[in-house]
Amino acid sequence: MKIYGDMISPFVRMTIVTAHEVGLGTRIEHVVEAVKPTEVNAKLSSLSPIGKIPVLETDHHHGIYDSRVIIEYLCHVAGNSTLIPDDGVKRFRVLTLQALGQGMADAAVAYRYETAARPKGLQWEDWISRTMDRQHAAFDELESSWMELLSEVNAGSIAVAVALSYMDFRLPDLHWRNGHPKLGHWHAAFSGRESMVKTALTQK
Ligand SMILES: N[C@@H](CCC(=O)N[C@@H](CS)C(=O)NCC(=O)O)C(=O)O
Repeated sequence: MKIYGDMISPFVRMTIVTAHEVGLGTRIEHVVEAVKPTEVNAKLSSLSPIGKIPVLETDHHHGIYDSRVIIEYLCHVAGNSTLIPDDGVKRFRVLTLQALGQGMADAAVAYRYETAARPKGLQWEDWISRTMDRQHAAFDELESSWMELLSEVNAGSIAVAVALSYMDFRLPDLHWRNGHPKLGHWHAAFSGRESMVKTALTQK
């Protein structure tokens, strides 16, 4: 199995952290593939018409995307039913927490494209401000309502941990720890997991 993508992408990192957590770290070949939102990447496009990272190529050369489906596929291959519980209330709590982490990552990546890639004169200030409000609402909600589920290792806690690490790397001025002490402590502890250490971001 191959996972294509650049580890700086929080979506790519979520899939590789998951691979380590379910014991598939050595079965996955990570193929570094960078993307630009305005350019076609021929290799990725042959596996996914959407052309975003990550894409997983199965041993039978099928493309699997996006990151949520890849994560579910990895759990399936590993026979793991703790990262995404099989059924019941817990399953939908975990999936909602995962959607929250993914939503934060989506907003952070879109913010990055808008502010770092788009020419200054074309940037949309109202959109930038709304995107930041979304992030702050998410930090508040995590601090007040999700600490119990975050204390477990599941698809939700992985998504949130990776999204916050991406913000540390790309958007340090957000200062998400301010006013969110429980979240800050939790993130520091989660970042010490082997899966997070092995995928840590080292380059700018
Ligand atoms: N919903 C997708 C989002 C993936 C995504 O946005 N990837 C970005 C990199 S972080 C990308 O490939 N951008 C290139 C583009 O937009 O063409 C997932 O979860 O995999």
